[in-house]
Amino acid sequence: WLAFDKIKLYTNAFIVEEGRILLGYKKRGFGKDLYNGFGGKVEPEETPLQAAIREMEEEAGITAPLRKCGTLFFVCDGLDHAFHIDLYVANDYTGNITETDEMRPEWFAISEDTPSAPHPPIPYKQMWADDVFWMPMLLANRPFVGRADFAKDGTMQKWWFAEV
Ligand code: 6OG
Repeated sequence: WLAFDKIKLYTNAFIVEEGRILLGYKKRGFGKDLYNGFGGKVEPEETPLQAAIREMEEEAGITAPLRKCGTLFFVCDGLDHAFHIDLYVANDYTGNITETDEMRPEWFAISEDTPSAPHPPIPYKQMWADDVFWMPMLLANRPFVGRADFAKDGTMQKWWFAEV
């Protein structure tokens, strides 16, 4: 396992409703050109839940009754900090989904056996390599934890994920 000096607290949040999930295509910064949930760093004066709600508003333009669904820990070779990420999910939202400078929100079909659905399947090949391991637990409403270590080129070297 990779060693690390500091840990930074992040959030990552998803809307799941009516057989579909909202992901954002990241247009800049860390994870550029990958689909992910909406989220970012927890600021000193806020709780992770407050940060998750704020980031969802900032990156997708919507307000959602988010609930915690998992915890992930990532270490990336060459970065000075590890990521502790609290994951959140909501089954509804208010407001109009809006593209921002950072994220382009898009719906994806949850079930793989409905290819004729109006939305494409979850684009795991354009997501972080860890997502395929825990996303099924998120979609099944099973709380989960996990850790993954990434090499400098972004490949996942070592990992474990488990239901709690
Ligand atoms: P900003 O740079 O946008 O926050 N994040 C990761 N998500 C996954 N699935 N895998 C990883 O493996 C990740 N590393 C970071 C946390 C970055 C956003 O990206 C998530 C935040 O939601 C390394 O402020």
